[in-house]
Amino acid sequence: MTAIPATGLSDPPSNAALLTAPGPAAIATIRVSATPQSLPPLCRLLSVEQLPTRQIFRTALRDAANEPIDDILAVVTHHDAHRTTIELHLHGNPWLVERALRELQQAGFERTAADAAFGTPPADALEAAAWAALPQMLTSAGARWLLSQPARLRAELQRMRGLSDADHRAACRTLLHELTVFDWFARSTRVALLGPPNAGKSTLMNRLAGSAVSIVSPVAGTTRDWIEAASEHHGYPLTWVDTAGVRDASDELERESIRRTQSILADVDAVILVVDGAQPTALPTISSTSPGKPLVVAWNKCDLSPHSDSPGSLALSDAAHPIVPCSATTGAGVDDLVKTLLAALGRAPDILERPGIFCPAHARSLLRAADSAQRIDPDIAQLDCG
Ligand SMILES: Nc1nc2c(ncn2[C@@H]2O[C@H](COP(=O)(O)OP(=O)(O)O)[C@@H](O)[C@H]2O)c(=O)[nH]1
Ligand SMILES: [Mg+2]
Repeated sequence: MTAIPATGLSDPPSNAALLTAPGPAAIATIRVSATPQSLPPLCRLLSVEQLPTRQIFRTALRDAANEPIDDILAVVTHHDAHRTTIELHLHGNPWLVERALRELQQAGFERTAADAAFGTPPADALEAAAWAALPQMLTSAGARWLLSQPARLRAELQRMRGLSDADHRAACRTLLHELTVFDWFARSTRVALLGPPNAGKSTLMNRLAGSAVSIVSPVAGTTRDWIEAASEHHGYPLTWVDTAGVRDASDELERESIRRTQSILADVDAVILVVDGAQPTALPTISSTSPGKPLVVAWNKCDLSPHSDSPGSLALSDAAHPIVPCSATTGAGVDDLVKTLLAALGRAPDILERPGIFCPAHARSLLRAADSAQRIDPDIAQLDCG
Protein backbone atom coordinates (compact mmCIF):
# COMPACT_ATOMS: atom_id res chain seq x y z
CA MET A 1 0.00 0.00 0.00
CA THR A 2 1.36 3.39 -0.92
CA ALA A 3 1.73 5.61 2.06
CA ILE A 4 0.36 9.12 1.75
CA PRO A 5 3.43 11.37 1.62
CA ALA A 6 3.85 13.45 4.75
CA THR A 7 3.25 17.12 3.96
CA GLY A 8 2.47 20.13 6.04
CA LEU A 9 -0.86 20.35 4.27
CA SER A 10 -4.04 19.22 5.93
CA ASP A 11 -7.68 20.15 5.63
CA PRO A 12 -8.50 23.10 7.83
CA PRO A 13 -10.66 22.14 10.81
CA SER A 14 -14.32 23.12 10.93
CA ASN A 15 -14.36 26.80 11.76
CA ALA A 16 -16.53 29.87 12.23
CA ALA A 17 -15.55 33.46 11.55
CA LEU A 18 -17.31 36.77 11.96
CA LEU A 19 -17.18 38.45 8.54
CA THR A 20 -18.78 41.76 9.50
CA ALA A 21 -17.20 44.48 11.65
CA PRO A 22 -17.38 43.91 15.40
CA GLY A 23 -19.69 46.16 17.41
CA PRO A 24 -23.38 47.03 17.21
CA ALA A 25 -24.89 46.71 13.72
CA ALA A 26 -28.19 45.88 12.03
CA ILE A 27 -26.95 42.48 10.94
CA ALA A 28 -23.86 40.36 11.44
CA THR A 29 -22.60 37.61 9.17
CA ILE A 30 -20.81 34.52 10.41
CA ARG A 31 -19.21 32.20 7.89
CA VAL A 32 -19.12 28.58 8.96
CA SER A 33 -16.89 26.09 7.22
CA ALA A 34 -17.76 22.50 8.11
CA THR A 35 -16.22 19.08 7.45
CA PRO A 36 -18.78 16.27 6.88
CA GLN A 37 -18.30 15.19 10.53
CA SER A 38 -19.37 18.63 11.76
CA LEU A 39 -22.60 18.73 9.73
CA PRO A 40 -24.85 16.94 12.27
CA PRO A 41 -24.08 19.37 15.15
CA LEU A 42 -24.42 22.29 12.72
CA CYS A 43 -27.83 21.04 11.53
CA ARG A 44 -28.93 20.76 15.17
CA LEU A 45 -27.87 24.38 15.86
CA LEU A 46 -29.76 25.49 12.74
CA SER A 47 -32.91 23.45 13.51
CA VAL A 48 -32.79 21.57 10.18
CA GLU A 49 -32.53 17.90 9.26
CA GLN A 50 -30.37 18.67 6.27
CA LEU A 51 -28.87 21.87 4.94
CA PRO A 52 -30.85 23.14 1.94
CA THR A 53 -28.41 23.99 -0.86
CA ARG A 54 -28.81 26.67 -3.52
CA GLN A 55 -31.40 28.64 -1.59
CA ILE A 56 -31.46 31.16 1.18
CA PHE A 57 -33.48 29.89 4.10
CA ARG A 58 -34.89 31.30 7.30
CA THR A 59 -34.51 29.32 10.47
CA ALA A 60 -34.04 29.45 14.23
CA LEU A 61 -30.51 29.37 15.59
CA ARG A 62 -30.55 27.23 18.76
CA ASP A 63 -28.24 26.78 21.70
CA ALA A 64 -27.03 23.47 23.15
CA ALA A 65 -30.21 23.25 25.27
CA ASN A 66 -32.27 23.55 22.06
CA GLU A 67 -33.55 27.01 23.02
CA PRO A 68 -33.87 29.47 20.09
CA ILE A 69 -31.30 32.31 20.22
CA ASP A 70 -32.16 34.20 17.02
CA ASP A 71 -34.28 34.15 13.90
CA ILE A 72 -31.70 34.07 11.09
CA LEU A 73 -31.23 33.80 7.33
CA ALA A 74 -28.71 31.27 6.09
CA VAL A 75 -27.27 30.27 2.75
CA VAL A 76 -24.96 27.44 1.76
CA THR A 77 -22.31 29.04 -0.45
CA HIS A 78 -20.26 25.92 -1.11
CA HIS A 79 -20.85 22.21 -0.76
CA ASP A 80 -18.78 19.21 -1.83
CA ALA A 81 -17.82 15.83 -0.37
CA HIS A 82 -15.13 17.40 1.85
CA ARG A 83 -16.50 20.72 2.95
CA THR A 84 -19.65 22.78 3.31
CA THR A 85 -19.54 26.54 3.72
CA ILE A 86 -22.55 28.36 5.01
CA GLU A 87 -23.17 32.03 5.78
CA LEU A 88 -25.38 32.86 8.75
CA HIS A 89 -26.98 36.32 8.78
CA LEU A 90 -27.91 37.17 12.36
CA HIS A 91 -29.24 40.24 14.05
CA GLY A 92 -26.24 42.43 14.83
CA ASN A 93 -26.40 42.77 18.61
CA PRO A 94 -22.79 42.08 19.73
CA TRP A 95 -23.92 39.96 22.72
CA LEU A 96 -26.02 37.81 20.45
CA VAL A 97 -23.19 37.42 17.93
CA GLU A 98 -20.79 36.43 20.72
CA ARG A 99 -23.30 33.90 22.01
CA ALA A 100 -23.72 32.37 18.55
CA LEU A 101 -19.96 32.10 18.09
CA ARG A 102 -19.65 30.43 21.50
CA GLU A 103 -22.36 27.92 20.65
CA LEU A 104 -20.52 27.09 17.44
CA GLN A 105 -17.26 26.72 19.37
CA GLN A 106 -18.92 24.33 21.81
CA ALA A 107 -20.21 22.35 18.84
CA GLY A 108 -16.60 21.85 17.71
CA PHE A 109 -16.06 24.79 15.36
CA GLU A 110 -12.74 26.55 15.75
CA ARG A 111 -13.15 30.30 16.01
CA THR A 112 -10.99 32.00 13.37
CA ALA A 113 -10.35 35.41 11.87
CA ALA A 114 -12.29 36.29 8.73
CA ASP A 115 -9.24 35.77 6.50
CA ALA A 116 -8.83 32.17 7.55
CA ALA A 117 -12.46 31.59 6.64
CA PHE A 118 -11.70 32.86 3.15
CA GLY A 119 -8.94 30.29 2.91
CA THR A 120 -6.09 32.70 2.14
CA PRO A 121 -4.13 33.75 5.18
CA PRO A 122 -3.05 37.40 5.05
CA ALA A 123 0.58 38.01 4.06
CA ASP A 124 1.21 40.17 7.12
CA ALA A 125 -0.51 42.34 9.69
CA LEU A 126 -0.94 45.13 7.10
CA GLU A 127 -2.98 42.87 4.88
CA ALA A 128 -4.93 41.51 7.87
CA ALA A 129 -5.74 45.09 8.90
CA ALA A 130 -6.93 45.91 5.37
CA TRP A 131 -9.27 42.90 5.39
CA ALA A 132 -10.52 43.83 8.84
CA ALA A 133 -11.30 47.39 7.68
CA LEU A 134 -13.04 46.21 4.49
CA PRO A 135 -16.61 46.27 5.88
CA GLN A 136 -16.19 50.00 6.50
CA MET A 137 -15.81 50.74 2.80
CA LEU A 138 -19.07 52.08 1.39
CA THR A 139 -18.27 51.63 -2.31
CA SER A 140 -16.40 49.04 -4.34
CA ALA A 141 -13.94 51.76 -5.44
CA GLY A 142 -13.16 52.17 -1.73
CA ALA A 143 -12.68 48.43 -1.31
CA ARG A 144 -10.28 48.39 -4.28
CA TRP A 145 -8.36 51.34 -2.82
CA LEU A 146 -8.09 49.68 0.60
CA LEU A 147 -6.95 46.30 -0.69
CA SER A 148 -4.24 47.92 -2.79
CA GLN A 149 -2.78 49.76 0.22
CA PRO A 150 -0.80 46.96 1.95
CA ALA A 151 1.51 46.52 -1.05
CA ARG A 152 1.87 50.28 -1.53
CA LEU A 153 2.57 50.89 2.15
CA ARG A 154 5.11 48.09 2.33
CA ALA A 155 7.00 49.65 -0.61
CA GLU A 156 6.76 53.15 0.89
CA LEU A 157 8.04 52.00 4.31
CA GLN A 158 10.94 50.30 2.57
CA ARG A 159 11.73 53.53 0.67
CA MET A 160 11.53 55.60 3.86
CA ARG A 161 14.28 53.57 5.47
CA GLY A 162 16.77 55.18 3.09
CA LEU A 163 15.67 58.80 3.79
CA SER A 164 17.41 61.45 5.86
CA ASP A 165 15.78 62.27 9.23
CA ALA A 166 14.13 65.42 7.85
CA ASP A 167 12.80 63.69 4.73
CA HIS A 168 11.66 60.80 6.88
CA ARG A 169 9.60 63.14 9.08
CA ALA A 170 8.10 64.78 5.98
CA ALA A 171 7.19 61.36 4.55
CA CYS A 172 5.47 60.45 7.84
CA ARG A 173 3.45 63.66 7.71
CA THR A 174 2.41 62.99 4.11
CA LEU A 175 1.22 59.50 5.04
CA LEU A 176 -0.72 60.89 8.01
CA HIS A 177 -2.33 63.50 5.78
CA GLU A 178 -3.53 60.77 3.47
CA LEU A 179 -5.40 59.09 6.31
CA THR A 180 -8.30 61.20 5.03
CA VAL A 181 -8.52 59.04 1.90
CA PHE A 182 -9.85 56.20 4.07
CA ASP A 183 -12.53 58.57 5.30
CA TRP A 184 -13.55 59.49 1.76
CA PHE A 185 -14.78 55.93 1.30
CA ALA A 186 -15.77 55.07 4.88
CA ARG A 187 -18.09 58.02 5.45
CA SER A 188 -20.56 59.49 3.02
CA THR A 189 -19.65 63.10 2.23
CA ARG A 190 -22.61 65.37 2.96
CA VAL A 191 -23.40 68.07 0.41
CA ALA A 192 -26.14 70.65 0.98
CA LEU A 193 -28.09 72.02 -1.97
CA LEU A 194 -28.74 75.62 -1.16
CA GLY A 195 -30.21 78.60 -2.98
CA PRO A 196 -33.30 80.71 -3.54
CA PRO A 197 -36.73 79.04 -3.81
CA ASN A 198 -37.53 77.68 -7.27
CA ALA A 199 -33.89 77.63 -8.38
CA GLY A 200 -34.23 73.86 -8.95
CA LYS A 201 -32.63 72.41 -5.79
CA SER A 202 -35.12 69.57 -5.40
CA THR A 203 -35.02 68.73 -9.12
CA LEU A 204 -31.22 68.65 -8.95
CA MET A 205 -31.33 66.52 -5.78
CA ASN A 206 -33.55 63.98 -7.54
CA ARG A 207 -31.18 63.84 -10.49
CA LEU A 208 -28.08 63.49 -8.30
CA ALA A 209 -29.71 60.83 -6.11
CA GLY A 210 -30.99 58.98 -9.18
CA SER A 211 -34.58 58.83 -7.93
CA ALA A 212 -37.47 61.11 -7.01
CA VAL A 213 -36.77 61.65 -3.33
CA SER A 214 -37.65 65.33 -3.08
CA ILE A 215 -40.86 67.14 -4.01
CA VAL A 216 -40.50 69.42 -7.02
CA SER A 217 -42.97 72.22 -7.49
CA PRO A 218 -43.19 75.60 -9.21
CA VAL A 219 -44.65 76.94 -5.96
CA ALA A 220 -41.86 78.64 -4.04
CA GLY A 221 -41.24 77.18 -0.58
CA THR A 222 -42.31 73.58 -1.36
CA THR A 223 -39.35 72.01 0.46
CA ARG A 224 -40.19 72.91 4.05
CA ASP A 225 -37.75 70.68 5.85
CA TRP A 226 -34.67 68.93 4.56
CA ILE A 227 -34.41 65.59 2.82
CA GLU A 228 -31.32 63.43 2.47
CA ALA A 229 -30.45 60.84 -0.15
CA ALA A 230 -27.25 58.85 -0.57
CA SER A 231 -25.71 57.88 -3.90
CA GLU A 232 -22.39 56.99 -5.43
CA HIS A 233 -20.59 59.18 -7.95
CA HIS A 234 -17.20 58.33 -9.45
CA GLY A 235 -16.70 55.73 -6.69
CA TYR A 236 -17.36 58.16 -3.81
CA PRO A 237 -20.27 57.86 -1.38
CA LEU A 238 -22.11 61.21 -1.36
CA THR A 239 -25.18 62.26 0.59
CA TRP A 240 -27.24 65.09 -0.87
CA VAL A 241 -29.16 67.30 1.52
CA ASP A 242 -32.04 69.22 -0.06
CA THR A 243 -32.97 72.30 1.91
CA ALA A 244 -35.62 74.98 2.04
CA GLY A 245 -34.72 78.02 -0.04
CA VAL A 246 -32.80 80.75 1.66
CA ARG A 247 -34.76 84.00 1.44
CA ASP A 248 -36.78 86.36 3.59
CA ALA A 249 -39.77 84.31 4.67
CA SER A 250 -43.08 85.77 5.66
CA ASP A 251 -44.72 82.72 7.23
CA GLU A 252 -43.52 81.21 10.50
CA LEU A 253 -43.27 77.61 9.20
CA GLU A 254 -41.06 78.70 6.36
CA ARG A 255 -38.96 80.88 8.67
CA GLU A 256 -38.38 77.77 10.80
CA SER A 257 -37.42 75.72 7.70
CA ILE A 258 -34.88 78.34 6.78
CA ARG A 259 -33.48 78.45 10.31
CA ARG A 260 -33.00 74.67 10.11
CA THR A 261 -31.33 75.01 6.72
CA GLN A 262 -28.79 77.30 8.30
CA SER A 263 -28.16 74.82 11.10
CA ILE A 264 -27.65 72.01 8.55
CA LEU A 265 -24.88 74.05 6.99
CA ALA A 266 -22.78 73.57 10.11
CA ASP A 267 -23.13 69.84 9.56
CA VAL A 268 -22.23 69.37 5.89
CA ASP A 269 -18.88 68.98 4.14
CA ALA A 270 -19.68 71.09 1.09
CA VAL A 271 -22.35 73.21 -0.53
CA ILE A 272 -23.84 73.41 -4.00
CA LEU A 273 -25.40 76.83 -4.45
CA VAL A 274 -28.21 76.39 -6.99
CA VAL A 275 -29.04 79.46 -9.04
CA ASP A 276 -31.85 79.88 -11.58
CA GLY A 277 -29.69 80.74 -14.58
CA ALA A 278 -32.78 81.90 -16.49
CA GLN A 279 -33.52 84.50 -13.79
CA PRO A 280 -30.37 85.15 -11.83
CA THR A 281 -31.72 87.54 -9.22
CA ALA A 282 -30.89 88.08 -5.59
CA LEU A 283 -28.31 85.62 -4.34
CA PRO A 284 -27.72 84.63 -0.75
CA THR A 285 -24.34 85.49 0.64
CA ILE A 286 -23.14 81.96 1.22
CA SER A 287 -19.62 82.72 2.32
CA SER A 288 -20.94 84.15 5.55
CA THR A 289 -23.24 81.13 6.18
CA SER A 290 -20.77 78.34 5.42
CA PRO A 291 -17.33 79.76 6.05
CA GLY A 292 -14.51 77.62 4.77
CA LYS A 293 -16.69 74.93 3.17
CA PRO A 294 -16.03 74.00 -0.45
CA LEU A 295 -18.76 75.59 -2.58
CA VAL A 296 -19.71 75.14 -6.22
CA VAL A 297 -22.37 77.17 -8.02
CA ALA A 298 -24.85 75.21 -10.16
CA TRP A 299 -25.97 77.68 -12.86
CA ASN A 300 -29.21 75.77 -13.36
CA LYS A 301 -31.94 75.77 -16.07
CA CYS A 302 -29.39 76.28 -18.83
CA ASP A 303 -31.85 74.42 -21.09
CA LEU A 304 -34.16 77.48 -20.89
CA SER A 305 -31.69 80.19 -21.69
CA PRO A 306 -28.46 78.77 -23.04
CA HIS A 307 -27.41 82.18 -24.35
CA SER A 308 -28.49 84.30 -21.39
CA ASP A 309 -26.17 86.09 -19.04
CA SER A 310 -22.82 84.41 -18.94
CA PRO A 311 -22.26 82.75 -15.57
CA GLY A 312 -19.05 84.74 -15.32
CA SER A 313 -21.11 87.85 -14.65
CA LEU A 314 -22.63 86.33 -11.51
CA ALA A 315 -22.18 88.81 -8.69
CA LEU A 316 -21.17 86.46 -5.92
CA SER A 317 -19.80 87.92 -2.75
CA ASP A 318 -16.85 85.58 -3.13
CA ALA A 319 -16.05 85.14 -6.82
CA ALA A 320 -13.52 82.38 -6.08
CA HIS A 321 -16.17 79.65 -6.33
CA PRO A 322 -16.41 77.62 -9.53
CA ILE A 323 -19.62 78.08 -11.55
CA VAL A 324 -20.97 75.19 -13.64
CA PRO A 325 -23.84 75.68 -16.14
CA CYS A 326 -26.25 72.75 -15.95
CA SER A 327 -29.85 71.64 -16.28
CA ALA A 328 -31.38 69.57 -13.50
CA THR A 329 -34.26 68.75 -15.88
CA THR A 330 -32.25 67.42 -18.85
CA GLY A 331 -29.15 66.34 -16.90
CA ALA A 332 -26.83 68.42 -19.11
CA GLY A 333 -23.75 69.53 -17.18
CA VAL A 334 -24.69 67.63 -14.00
CA ASP A 335 -21.72 65.26 -14.24
CA ASP A 336 -19.42 68.28 -14.71
CA LEU A 337 -20.99 69.75 -11.59
CA VAL A 338 -20.20 66.58 -9.59
CA LYS A 339 -16.64 66.46 -10.93
CA THR A 340 -16.13 70.12 -10.02
CA LEU A 341 -17.50 69.43 -6.54
CA LEU A 342 -15.17 66.45 -6.07
CA ALA A 343 -12.22 68.61 -7.17
CA ALA A 344 -13.29 71.33 -4.69
CA LEU A 345 -13.30 68.62 -1.99
CA GLY A 346 -9.71 67.73 -2.91
CA ARG A 347 -10.54 64.34 -4.42
CA ALA A 348 -7.65 64.38 -6.88
CA PRO A 349 -7.42 61.00 -8.67
CA ASP A 350 -3.62 60.85 -8.22
CA ILE A 351 -4.03 60.72 -4.39
CA LEU A 352 -5.73 57.36 -4.84
CA GLU A 353 -2.55 56.01 -6.44
CA ARG A 354 -0.40 57.02 -3.46
CA PRO A 355 0.13 54.98 -0.28
CA GLY A 356 -2.37 55.84 2.43
CA ILE A 357 -2.92 54.45 5.92
CA PHE A 358 -6.13 52.99 7.25
CA CYS A 359 -5.51 51.87 10.81
CA PRO A 360 -5.20 53.81 14.08
CA ALA A 361 -2.09 51.88 15.21
CA HIS A 362 -0.25 52.98 12.06
CA ALA A 363 -1.41 56.57 12.60
CA ARG A 364 -0.07 56.57 16.17
CA SER A 365 3.24 55.12 15.05
CA LEU A 366 3.57 57.71 12.25
CA LEU A 367 2.55 60.53 14.57
CA ARG A 368 5.37 59.67 16.96
CA ALA A 369 7.89 59.53 14.13
CA ALA A 370 6.61 62.74 12.46
CA ASP A 371 7.30 64.84 15.54
CA SER A 372 10.60 63.43 16.72
CA ALA A 373 13.94 62.17 15.58
CA GLN A 374 12.57 58.68 16.17
CA ARG A 375 12.43 56.61 12.98
CA ILE A 376 9.26 54.82 12.06
CA ASP A 377 9.23 51.33 13.43
CA PRO A 378 10.52 49.24 10.51
CA ASP A 379 8.10 46.59 11.70
CA ILE A 380 5.04 48.80 11.24
CA ALA A 381 3.85 46.16 8.78
CA GLN A 382 3.60 43.81 11.75
CA LEU A 383 1.71 46.25 13.99
CA ASP A 384 -1.46 44.83 15.35
CA CYS A 385 -4.31 47.13 14.33
CA GLY A 386 -6.93 45.44 16.46
N1 LIG B 1 -36.52 74.10 -17.53
C1 LIG B 1 -36.04 73.74 -16.34
N2 LIG B 1 -36.84 73.76 -15.25
C2 LIG B 1 -36.34 73.39 -14.06
C3 LIG B 1 -34.98 72.97 -13.93
N3 LIG B 1 -34.76 72.68 -12.63
C4 LIG B 1 -35.94 72.87 -11.98
N4 LIG B 1 -36.89 73.32 -12.84
C5 LIG B 1 -38.27 73.66 -12.53
O1 LIG B 1 -38.26 74.75 -11.60
C6 LIG B 1 -39.33 74.61 -10.66
C7 LIG B 1 -38.81 74.62 -9.25
O2 LIG B 1 -38.02 73.46 -9.08
P1 LIG B 1 -37.68 72.87 -7.63
O3 LIG B 1 -36.71 71.76 -7.86
O4 LIG B 1 -38.92 72.58 -6.87
O5 LIG B 1 -36.95 74.14 -6.98
P2 LIG B 1 -36.47 74.36 -5.48
O6 LIG B 1 -37.48 75.26 -4.85
O7 LIG B 1 -35.16 75.08 -5.58
O8 LIG B 1 -36.37 73.04 -4.82
C8 LIG B 1 -40.06 73.32 -11.04
O9 LIG B 1 -41.17 73.65 -11.85
C9 LIG B 1 -39.02 72.55 -11.83
O10 LIG B 1 -39.59 71.68 -12.78
C10 LIG B 1 -34.14 72.96 -15.11
O11 LIG B 1 -32.96 72.63 -15.11
N5 LIG B 1 -34.74 73.35 -16.28
MG1 LIG C 1 -37.39 72.29 -3.09
